[in-house]
Amino acid sequence: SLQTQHNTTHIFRSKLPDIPLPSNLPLHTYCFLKLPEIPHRPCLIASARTYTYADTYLASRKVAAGMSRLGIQKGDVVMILLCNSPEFVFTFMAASMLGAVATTANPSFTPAEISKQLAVSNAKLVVTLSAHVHKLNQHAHRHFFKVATVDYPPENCVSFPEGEESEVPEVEISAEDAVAMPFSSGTTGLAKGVVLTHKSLVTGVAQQMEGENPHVYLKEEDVVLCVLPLFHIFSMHSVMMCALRAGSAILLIEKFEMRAMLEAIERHRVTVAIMVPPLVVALAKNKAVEEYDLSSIRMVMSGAAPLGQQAEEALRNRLPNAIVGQGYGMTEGGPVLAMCLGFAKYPFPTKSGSCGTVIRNAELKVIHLQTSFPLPRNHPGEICIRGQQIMKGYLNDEKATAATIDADGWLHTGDIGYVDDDDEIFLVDRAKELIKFKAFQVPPAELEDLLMSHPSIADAAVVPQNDDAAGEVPVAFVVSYDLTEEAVKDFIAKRVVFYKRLHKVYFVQSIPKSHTGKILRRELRAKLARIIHN
Ligand code: 4UW
Repeated sequence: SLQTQHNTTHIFRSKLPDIPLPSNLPLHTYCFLKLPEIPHRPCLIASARTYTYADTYLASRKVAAGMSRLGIQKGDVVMILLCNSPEFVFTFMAASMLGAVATTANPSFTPAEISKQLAVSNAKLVVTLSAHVHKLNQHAHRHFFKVATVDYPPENCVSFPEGEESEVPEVEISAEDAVAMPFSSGTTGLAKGVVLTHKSLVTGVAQQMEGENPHVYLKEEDVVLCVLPLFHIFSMHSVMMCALRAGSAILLIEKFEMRAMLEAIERHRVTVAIMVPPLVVALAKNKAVEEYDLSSIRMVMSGAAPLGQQAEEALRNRLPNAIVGQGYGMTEGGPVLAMCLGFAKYPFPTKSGSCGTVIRNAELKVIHLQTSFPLPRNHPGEICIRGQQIMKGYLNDEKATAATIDADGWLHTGDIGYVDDDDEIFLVDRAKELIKFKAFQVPPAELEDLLMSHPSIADAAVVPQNDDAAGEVPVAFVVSYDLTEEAVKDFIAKRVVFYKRLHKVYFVQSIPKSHTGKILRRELRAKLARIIHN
């Protein structure tokens, strides 16, 4: 019984043996380890041109020199506000070369959303397109940061940084230095800066790419589809960093459009498709797919949100030559926790619906939601992970860090899942607040703060509602006596990026709270289920 098993530990490890980790290398050095062998192989395939590995490395060095001229030094934060483009990669790698930290944001964010990230991250420089500059000019402390644009710079902006390679300063980088700082709301509250060090990210890539039997086997001949936005950790890690390390080519798609993507896959003979569930569904079901030759695809990796088994099976039927599987990541996890072992060089059989097996050089446990005792196989509980890939912590937020990484170094994910008899991990629910629209993060606390800022709203709570197309959508329970649903929706829509918009507003007398004042989200989710079924 469970009682007697409390004494044993129930820690799950990879089927693949641990390997020595190259964790003292700076991230850019590690990502470009293959450069001397493959300088002339394609690295970044963009619509305008293709950059070889030598081109990409040189361009990154020049951007580092240019950013140094602009005054960027070790420890400074650079915001990258770009869609998928070669300049995204150059700026990211250049920041690493200077010992600086790249914080990435969605160019579709509203001025207010960008402002918040700028203020919290204290960025000294923003690299973006001229089209987005108006969003930055509204910031109260605009004079605190410089803005560089990839295209012709408007007033008060500078051109995309570029200097002489010889000007790149010698910087001493320690493995514990921060290099990337994507934002995530984690298990609770507002979006926070997730401090990822050179050590965490080098480890994270090595756990996938190294060893006699790499967990994810990418080859120099591979062409990896980069349609997911590089500002999100999934693409940043699994496409940019992993493909660079492997010496594969990265096909940059700036903006998702179904036919354009299919055509690019066919033309460039994409072999590895990194996707999120809505894309898998589109690839499995969209009629247009039949008009293109996608036979080059040998691997489809889905992640960042739950993938329905039907869609997974349907895609297998459509792409019989491809291995279709899932990975499980979390920004704070550095980012991968588990990955399909069908992607390994010497693959293992895997089951549909599983989100993979724990990565090597790491420990995973499943704990009871109330008692925190580690649970045995096949018992769902909160998934926790430990290893040197996880984040260092949240920027300037010791309380949130301590609530996420415990004293023994375990990162608590807020995800509910179990490990089966074959070490495969199945996610069944989320205990945390986070809502995922497609694979985008929607932090309820952010929408609740906005709602509460409205003079006619007395109280509010935001919870996920299941949705066929998006997986989940945010809906609100609101206490207000003079507002219409449309008025509340508009109020939010004006202030947030499209995927955080409210899909429904329910007016209620009060919001259920615990005696400590916490919103009882389970109760609201149950109430929502009742409303929908009636
Ligand atoms: N099934 C169900 C999944 C799954 C999932 C994640 O936005 P974040 O913080 O981060 C991500 C990162 C995903 C990722 C990174 C690198 C990688 O190689 C990979 O492989 C496929 C995936 O999504 O959101 C984290 C939360 O998203 C949910 C889960 O709740 C997690 O805590 N999630 N993957 N396969 N849900």
